[in-house]
Amino acid sequence: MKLYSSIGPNPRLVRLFAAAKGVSLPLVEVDIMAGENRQPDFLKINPTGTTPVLELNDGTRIAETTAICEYLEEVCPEPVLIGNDAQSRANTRMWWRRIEQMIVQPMTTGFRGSEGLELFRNRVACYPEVSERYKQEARNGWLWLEAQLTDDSRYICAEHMTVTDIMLLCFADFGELVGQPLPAACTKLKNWLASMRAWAAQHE
Ligand SMILES: N[C@@H](CCC(=O)N[C@@H](CS)C(=O)NCC(=O)O)C(=O)O
Repeated sequence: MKLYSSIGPNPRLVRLFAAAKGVSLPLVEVDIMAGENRQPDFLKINPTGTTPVLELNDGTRIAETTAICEYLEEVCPEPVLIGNDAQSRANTRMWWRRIEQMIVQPMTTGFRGSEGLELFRNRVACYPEVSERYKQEARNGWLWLEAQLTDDSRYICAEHMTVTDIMLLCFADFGELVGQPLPAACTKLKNWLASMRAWAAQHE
């Protein structure tokens, strides 16, 4: 297997997910800043023009972080990062989706309409006129999530680390980098983030 990777939170999520499972993935670096991912050669690898892409030994290519993580979980079930039965998988997927919709999508849409506009304006639809509203929606998502946690919550949705923790770490770090840090009131999430950063530092 090999991973078409780049800077950015989505490839980082897959790299960390694989590292957590002890799966070593040779990387093919794609220069997304230079737009290599939007050129014909890469569009043959992934027609959406985005990273990451996992290439299997038989040449099969799997794109989309969700599909890649689900695949890795099936071929390498330990440690469990999604779930080991129908109920635990459903729980993780529910939180994964909530976080994607309530934090990740508004954060990235807000970014593409503002700080990321020059990079993205010729790649995807950008909405500069409402980018601040998207950023506010992402902040609301963080505040909502903060309210779901208890003082004892070590992880977002289970007693052990799941893909939602790794995804959220990647987007918390990305948000901080592009001027969308965790809202100050998210004290439980700040503690969670500190411990996730310590974990990631040992796996990158
Ligand atoms: N839905 C895709 C999103 C992938 C994505 O947006 N990747 C970013 C890197 S974090 C990318 O390729 N950006 C460059 C571009 O869109 O041109 C997934 O989950 O894998």
